[in-house]
Amino acid sequence: MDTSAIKVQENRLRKDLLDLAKYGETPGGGLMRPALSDADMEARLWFQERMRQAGLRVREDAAANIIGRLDPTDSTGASKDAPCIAIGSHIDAVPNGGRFDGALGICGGLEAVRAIRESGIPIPVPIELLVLTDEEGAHFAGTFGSRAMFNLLIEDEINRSKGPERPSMALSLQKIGKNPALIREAVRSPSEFRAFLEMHIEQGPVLESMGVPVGIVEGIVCISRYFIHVAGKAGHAGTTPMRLRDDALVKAARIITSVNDAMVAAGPDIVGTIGELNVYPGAFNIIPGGVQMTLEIRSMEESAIQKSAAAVQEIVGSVANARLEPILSKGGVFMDPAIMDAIELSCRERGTPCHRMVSGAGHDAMTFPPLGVPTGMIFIPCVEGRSHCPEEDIRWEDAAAGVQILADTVMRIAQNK
Ligand code: HGY
Ligand code: MN
Ligand code: MN
Repeated sequence: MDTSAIKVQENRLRKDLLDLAKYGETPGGGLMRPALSDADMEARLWFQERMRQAGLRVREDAAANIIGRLDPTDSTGASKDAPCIAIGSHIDAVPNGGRFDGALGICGGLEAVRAIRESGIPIPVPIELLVLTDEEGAHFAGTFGSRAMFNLLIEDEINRSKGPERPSMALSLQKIGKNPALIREAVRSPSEFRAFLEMHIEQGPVLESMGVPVGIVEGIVCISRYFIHVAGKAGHAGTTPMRLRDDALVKAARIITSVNDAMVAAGPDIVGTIGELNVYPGAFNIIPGGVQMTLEIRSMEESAIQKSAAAVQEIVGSVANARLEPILSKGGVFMDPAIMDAIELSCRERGTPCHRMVSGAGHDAMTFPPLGVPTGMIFIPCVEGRSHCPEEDIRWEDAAAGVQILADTVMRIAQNK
């Protein structure tokens, strides 16, 4: 199919990304925009207005996902209710994160839709742009919105949080005027989706090191998440002799180093990270009585994850009053071969070099393949491979090239060619 009339505008894309980056910006150039926080809510309002200006019909579902829909062009005779091609990603950010993780996917998706409309090429399927809630897991385990959309939340998930002072999703939904009891109203059938596409920064160094502007994702690693709970005995930090203490944080420290050693020993194709630590009650003068830590293990091989989880279980089990709680296991998933080919063909026709690769980062795109929705991901390089930090950066020309491939691919899938 001839997609040459689709012309992505780099300036427009850049302005949207820079405008979005103002919501939750920190003096150090990073972002504090956890899901459904004030900054996130302001960003979401701004983005919904941008979606309307681009001609999308916008609604929010019971899980706070933002759904913008473009009907097929009348002259194609296509039904407005036909399965859609969805483009999606997230607006929320990790604590002190960067400006492009998620943001590129939604601003890029918007620019792709605008460019497709402006091309005048008849659009033979509905197109949706999805802003999916809490991909980063500020409340619990991440990819909340896409899992809520397909009834894949785990038991009582919306009432759980990552610690006593952290909000549950139910609380945050209430705060923004939604009724958490109605969360199931967000559920849709996978048959409503002809395809799901997500564009993202690579979040690693591979594409930049190769000098290639577009990555075609072949698969996303399996991500298993756990809590490690360690109980000790809280007490006075001045009066309790060292030999009479049961310090939960000291025990947690032993677990952290042993888990790290075990993950290093597990080999190069698996990673494990204890990334969040809550110490209770948490004061200069109180011996820590409790610790809750997050652990995640990632690998393309689910069996390797199971093996490492067993090693972690042994470490945790050897520490008094410590417990490993499995939370959620996502993926690994493979992208759809026909969509990968469509992306590659789009690259070839634009003369854009591309490279097929696996994603070590998790994305909402993990939710769709097990449901039978053909899924694809387009990566662009990020500067020095940095991500989940304020230094996260991109080259604008790569972003525009990636969005161009996204727009072309959407139309290619729509035309089935
Ligand atoms: O956790 C991840 O890999 C993603 O960046 N949310
Ligand atoms: Mn992220
Ligand atoms: Mn992301």
